[in-house]
Amino acid sequence: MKNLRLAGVAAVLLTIWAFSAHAQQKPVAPMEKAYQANDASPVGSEPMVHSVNPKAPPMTVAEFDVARKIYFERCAGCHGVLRKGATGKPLTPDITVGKGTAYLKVFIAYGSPAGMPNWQTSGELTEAQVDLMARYIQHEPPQPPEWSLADMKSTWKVSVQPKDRPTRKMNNYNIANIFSTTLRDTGEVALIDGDTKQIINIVKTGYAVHITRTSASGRYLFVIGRDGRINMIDLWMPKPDNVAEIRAGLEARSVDTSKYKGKEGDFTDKFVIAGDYWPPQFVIMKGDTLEPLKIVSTRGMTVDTQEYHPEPRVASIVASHFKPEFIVNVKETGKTLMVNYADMNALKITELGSARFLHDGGWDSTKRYFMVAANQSNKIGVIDAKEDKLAAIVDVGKIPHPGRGANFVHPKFGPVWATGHLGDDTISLIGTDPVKHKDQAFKVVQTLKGQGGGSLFIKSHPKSTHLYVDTPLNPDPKLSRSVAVYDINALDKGFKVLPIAEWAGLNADGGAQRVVQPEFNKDGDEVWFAVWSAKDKQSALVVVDDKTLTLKAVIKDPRIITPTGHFNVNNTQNDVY
Ligand code: DHE
Repeated sequence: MKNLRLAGVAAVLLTIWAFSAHAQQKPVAPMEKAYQANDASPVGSEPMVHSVNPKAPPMTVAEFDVARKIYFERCAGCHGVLRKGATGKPLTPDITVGKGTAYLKVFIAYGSPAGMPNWQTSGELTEAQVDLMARYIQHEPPQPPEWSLADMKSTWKVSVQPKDRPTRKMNNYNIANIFSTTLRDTGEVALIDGDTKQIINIVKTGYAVHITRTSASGRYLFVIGRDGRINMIDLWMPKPDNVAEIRAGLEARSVDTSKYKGKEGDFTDKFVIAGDYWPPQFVIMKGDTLEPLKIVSTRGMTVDTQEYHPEPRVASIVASHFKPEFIVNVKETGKTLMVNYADMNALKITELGSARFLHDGGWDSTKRYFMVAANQSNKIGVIDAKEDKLAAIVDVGKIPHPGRGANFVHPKFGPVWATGHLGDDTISLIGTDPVKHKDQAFKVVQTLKGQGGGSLFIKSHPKSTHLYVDTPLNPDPKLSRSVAVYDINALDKGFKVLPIAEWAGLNADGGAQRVVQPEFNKDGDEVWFAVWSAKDKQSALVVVDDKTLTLKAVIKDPRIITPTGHFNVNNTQNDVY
């Protein structure tokens, strides 16, 4: 009997292997999986209607609720809220019912070579939970609610009205050198004085807070949490703090502010934009109060097969310096939307087809070309913000993840923009000067070998001769706890390793101590790193002297819990990287 059961499992595993091997979907690297499946989707706690599929195996309402919770905690990041597929395959009943519970159970329990994690054999789900999930995905996906202007307004608070705010800077901080550090698991940011390395304030923000952007004037910070909450912080206050907040979506990742000043008007600090994962839309708000003005849906057709996608998530957003435009990158459809905000009642949107699964990106040194990673396509799309066109699509390494990337002048090839990769150990350098270095423009001019895969962020500075590459998601702790540095003028010599976590001198308590995101100070002579451990373990920030590559300071404080991204006010305001 046992042998028969084993033979059955083996047969299903073989089918899965064959199915995966022939599937169009590219395998997901384990490091990418760890990254995607990091967070419970906040959408999971929203009320949803249960719709039962009569052809699917029965489930009680209680079972359905448990399965739904597991789905939003573990699966939605890859398979999508509506299970239409993203990094993972689609899991809609038209596909899953035909496969049957036994097949699906083996798939979930053992995983697949195409990248599905082995949830049961890894110990993350029990056999009973696997059975539950196999039945759940044969039912109709419950749809989370929409989020309208009225919903947004019901969460909108202006704690200090513009008329009651300071008319000049009321503190002695060098605000251009303040760092806003994400304290991911406490839902806060730490505002740190870059000159004295002292904490100025710990400000409450959204759930699993993600990124900070600076307003064009440098006065305001906008912080977004994964629950779509945006906090607006006024750096002119005696003690910088929140002045307004709103929930701009039910799940979100990106925020930016209007930066155009020119012939078509002065839009400095005029608008704020947030991009939602759910509902799939972006919203433009007033720059001084966060009052929501305009919501635009991103539902629509994919760039390649031109099929309807019901939940294309908004990934990176950046403000153009050439036109009154926001550049909005939509993940699942692979489209870049050039959103002209000059007339809020007649938004003009130019749609550029890039490549699917757009994620993060940054400007080239002239701020004309936005370099955006299509991470599952292993490509970088080059968006020309002056001509509003796709200038090129460049093949790079496996799963590019640049953050905002790094710009520097290559001794041989002139200006280049660099990205590291999650899925391999390379760093791709792309030429960005179509005038003086035409032959190299928008081509990979050199591929460097790095410490390893699992890289998230790369950074340089116009005043520095160094290029820093982190590897926080590499499974080898030696690599995830250190950073590689290249001498830009001697790239062929390879890299030097800085043992950042060791320099932090944290308690030897088993914390992950992942070294994440190099970020320069305003003057470009120091580089800051987060040493990121679990919520109950000690973390720190480490400051390195860029000239000597030696330790300059360690910032340790019981309030610095799970630091990840950190954003220097000046460099974020002026897109310096
Ligand atoms: Fe991020 C940028 C989405 C996980 C730290 N991250 C971005 C951007 C997107 C994104 C779309 C670009 C924003 C922009 O420029 O407008 N991030 C996602 C995810 O979907 C993902 C993979 C999984 C999730 O559930 O959220 C994810 N991100 C993480 C992390 O686990 C990181 C490492 C730690 C953390 O704090 O959450 C992380 N992401 C960051 C940082 C940036 C970022 C620090 C900004 C980089 C910059 O230099 O601007």
